[in-house]
Amino acid sequence: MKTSTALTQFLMEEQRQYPGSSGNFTLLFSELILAAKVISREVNKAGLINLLGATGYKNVQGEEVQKLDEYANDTIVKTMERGGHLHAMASEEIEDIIRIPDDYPKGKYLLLFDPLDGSSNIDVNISVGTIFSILRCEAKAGEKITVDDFLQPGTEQVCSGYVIYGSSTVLVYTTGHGVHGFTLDPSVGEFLLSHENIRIPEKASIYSINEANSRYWYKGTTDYVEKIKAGEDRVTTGRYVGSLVADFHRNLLKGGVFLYPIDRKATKGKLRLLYEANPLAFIAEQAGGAASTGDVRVMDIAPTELHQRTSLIIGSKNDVAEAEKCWQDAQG
Ligand code: P6P
Repeated sequence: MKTSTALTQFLMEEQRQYPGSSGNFTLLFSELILAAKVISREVNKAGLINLLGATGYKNVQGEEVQKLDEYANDTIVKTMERGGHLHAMASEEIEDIIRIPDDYPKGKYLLLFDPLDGSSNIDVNISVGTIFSILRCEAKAGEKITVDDFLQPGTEQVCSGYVIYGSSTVLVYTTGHGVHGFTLDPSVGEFLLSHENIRIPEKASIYSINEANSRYWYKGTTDYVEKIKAGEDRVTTGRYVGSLVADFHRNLLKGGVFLYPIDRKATKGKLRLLYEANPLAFIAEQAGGAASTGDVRVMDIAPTELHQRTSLIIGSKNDVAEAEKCWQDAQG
């Protein structure tokens, strides 16, 4: 009988390939899995326990904080701060870095996360997600950590991933050795291997962009969207959920390209580099895809601010390349 592989078992098997490893990363990831299970439980019953709706507060982005946003943020912070594997954290919901309380040991990793991306869709029951990125911490024991320790290019990521809370809860991650997906089986309370070694089709059959912004687009974006819509060489479908994790996950599995480029309204882009674009870019590249600003590879960007935004074109390799060509030709 073929038994299912639980995520924790998969991590242990992956760890055994590195005899010198301390196991700290595996323990850190196990704590993240717990946080994901707790958030999944609340997302799936939010309507019943009055977690829907806004808190009346605004987050560092000036966006209305949904109750579940706050819950997800607090769940991750409280679950992750005690384990002794992190030196500090950073969240989309919080302006400054999140220091580990002095009564807890500090570790050698940094965790950056968007606790509940797409939260404006919560009340209408559209999939939302948690996005996370793990970096090494260069600060030495006893050294005061600063935001500068977080400002590392995406190429420095040790691990990245996301959890999509949809018709089922799926956790997808990479440590640089392929991309693997695990589906939560609520009856046993485990994430079970469901998508081993995900590869994104090289040519997109789906394009995702908010066409309501077309009046603000620069020429390069307009040229690419018109090119893909004219798609002589393939069937192209437009799909745009407005929830990054949902749009990205569908494109990853079926082949697609997602674009949120800079335009005359979002002059620096909308999506965040460190805890949205970089983690998904790592996954996209590990699955055989690509992630670009149109000018440069997303993971090569040298960050200057914790919450900085970026232009993002991500998904099937050939389509990202085509969009880059349209973008660069239009600059010429
Ligand atoms: P727009 C959700 O608010 C989010 O941050 C991402 O999840 C999503 O991809 C994007 O914004 C949608 O933005 O401007 O199209 O509504």
